[in-house]
Amino acid sequence: MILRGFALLEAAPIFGHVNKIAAVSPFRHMITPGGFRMSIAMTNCGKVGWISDRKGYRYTEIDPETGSHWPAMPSLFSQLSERAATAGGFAGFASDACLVNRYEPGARLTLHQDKDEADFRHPIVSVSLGLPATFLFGGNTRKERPRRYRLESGDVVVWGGPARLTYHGVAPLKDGVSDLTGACRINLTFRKAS
Ligand code: MD6
Ligand code: FE
Repeated sequence: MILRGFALLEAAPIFGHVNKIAAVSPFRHMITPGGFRMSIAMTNCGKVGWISDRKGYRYTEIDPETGSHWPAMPSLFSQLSERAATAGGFAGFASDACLVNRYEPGARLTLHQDKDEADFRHPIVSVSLGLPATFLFGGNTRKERPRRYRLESGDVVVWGGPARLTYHGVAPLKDGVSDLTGACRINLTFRKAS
């Protein structure tokens, strides 16, 4: 479900928190298990954070770049993700991980499933900030041709139930400048990982 503008009122304070998180655990381009450098830059906040390296994809309590815990999840983040999940039909969502993605022009995310979490009964809540993007929403196999949805700053996607393992991705980001974020798009995905 796409909740248009659900985070618009809080967009500026959310972006402020993103900058504080990145000052502690910097954005970095992770390496896929196959050896490719991801075009999007990532960091995390919360009890656990999602990482990728030559050994695979997983959640860790420690940021491998800093050797310390990931920054705590701001209460604004947990409250917003809980409210959005409830609006999307998933009351009682308590996320313990927030993956923060930064897209610069040309950056993209190829079709994938989110399947590193322990229990797929929990939804994922996704918040878009800054430049608009085309979200690709496919099927249960990589072959299905994805539908395309434009996501704007402040839009929130709630994702769960029968859709939880749908293949999805983001088309290459177009050039532009956002009043909020400058020349990039920020995406936050909230998960209950452990
Ligand atoms: C993005 N989002 O929108 C990437 N995954 O930048 C995701 O990969 C995603 O938005 C699972 C659920 C919602 C998402
Ligand atoms: Fe995903």
